[in-house]
Amino acid sequence: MPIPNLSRRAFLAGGAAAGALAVSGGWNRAFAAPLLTVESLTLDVNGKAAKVFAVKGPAGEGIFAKEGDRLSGAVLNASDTPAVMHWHGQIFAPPDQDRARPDGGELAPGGTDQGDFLLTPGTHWMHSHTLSEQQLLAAPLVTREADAGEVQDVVVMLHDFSFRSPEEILARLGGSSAHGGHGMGVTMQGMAMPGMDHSGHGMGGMGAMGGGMPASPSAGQMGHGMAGGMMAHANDVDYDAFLANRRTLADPETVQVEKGGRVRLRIINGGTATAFFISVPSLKPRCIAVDGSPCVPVEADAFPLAQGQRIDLIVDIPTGGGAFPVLAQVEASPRRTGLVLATAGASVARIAESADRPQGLVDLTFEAHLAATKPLAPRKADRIVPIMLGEEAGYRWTINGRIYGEAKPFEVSSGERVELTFMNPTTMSHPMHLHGHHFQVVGIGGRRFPGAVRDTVMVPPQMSVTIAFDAGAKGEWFLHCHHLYHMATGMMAVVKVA
Ligand SMILES: [Cu+2]
Repeated sequence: MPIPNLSRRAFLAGGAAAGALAVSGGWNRAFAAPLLTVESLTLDVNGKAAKVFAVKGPAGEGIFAKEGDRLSGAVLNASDTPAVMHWHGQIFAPPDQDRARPDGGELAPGGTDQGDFLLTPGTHWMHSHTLSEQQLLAAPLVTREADAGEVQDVVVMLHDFSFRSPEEILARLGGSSAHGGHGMGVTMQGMAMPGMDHSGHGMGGMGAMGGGMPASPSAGQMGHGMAGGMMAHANDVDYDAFLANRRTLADPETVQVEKGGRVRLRIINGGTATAFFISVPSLKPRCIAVDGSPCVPVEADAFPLAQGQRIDLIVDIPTGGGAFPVLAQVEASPRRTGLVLATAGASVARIAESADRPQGLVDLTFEAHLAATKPLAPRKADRIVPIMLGEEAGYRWTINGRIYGEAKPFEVSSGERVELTFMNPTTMSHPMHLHGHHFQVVGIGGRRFPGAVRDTVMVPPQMSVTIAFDAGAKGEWFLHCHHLYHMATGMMAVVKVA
């Protein structure tokens, strides 16, 4: 079930369809087709059948709308499994329209929700907030910017895929709580924290920081010259395949592009436990937006993309045409997925599913070079909240020493400028996501800078990252790690906007 190739023409048709489905006047909800339908289906992966989910919209998977459109209509769960849909990146969806909230509950099989909210422009997505996210219960939620211009939009949804059930994956992870001895381990040199105990793994979250949370973010500066020896690792799930628009590189989607044309790749990392590096060899891609928010254009050979994040890349197709792979390589691994942009008649060579050499772990080098084109207004923080990420024995991941359900919400007032400083003394990276808001990255390792506006930021081991946001709509918003199995085992909290 590949996402349809979103040529400009297709986009125009899709946009029109979405517009037609918007509720207005005497439109009768009772007899109308649902806007979005969650379905169970069988997907062929490497010649073997897998039961997965898909979210069908007016013109293919998910929604492709245009700035000013509303998401308005019914969401039907036509699958046999309860679903919890999260509108990832949407800042105008009222708290009670997002089931991914503390009192949200599940949408039962056969049940419908009514959605009605102004879509947030940019490359966003919708996904399950339970383990079924692993079974591809996710789809693009793209709202084309009014100033997007004459470009061909190509949406690329990445997934990590396993034939095992997510429950089995989680059980296996719980059975191996010692993270230090993994084959994927990379020794972190020159990274350490004051007061950290290096004598072994099983780091006790807050305790690992020397017995207390810093009184202010500046006291918690990390990533500066520490003795090495810590083992940082990624990829604690052994996946069977990595998918781009639900296909592997053995049988990739080929998107037709025009000679001399300009393409905007809208890449979504729907992987539950996998960060990727994105590359478009030979086309000099430049990043113009992250998590749907525009940034000062940046060129790079490979762009890191953590779980939950999106990146928009502009590439110019040569006037001579050809075939151009868009590749997503797993961090700390040679494995990769992708698709191919090809002009008419171009021959498409087979692309190996394994790269010549592995990538490293995602770090913050790229993040430190990003700058939002629409930053937050400079303002002193009204509230500063230190967030200590923790790891405990038995695959238990914590926020300020507590798993979800044990802790009281972080309380903020609507309109307040809030700064959160994430500190990560654990052995794994944590892509931290806040619901219902966009935030700006304003500090890395204690260095202040006006960085990207995003909704999900990677916090690698032994690093600290500070984000700022203006507290938005009143309600309870999740703050969590976008590694599905970290979230499921506790790394989630609530920001209560009063
Ligand atoms: Cu995590």
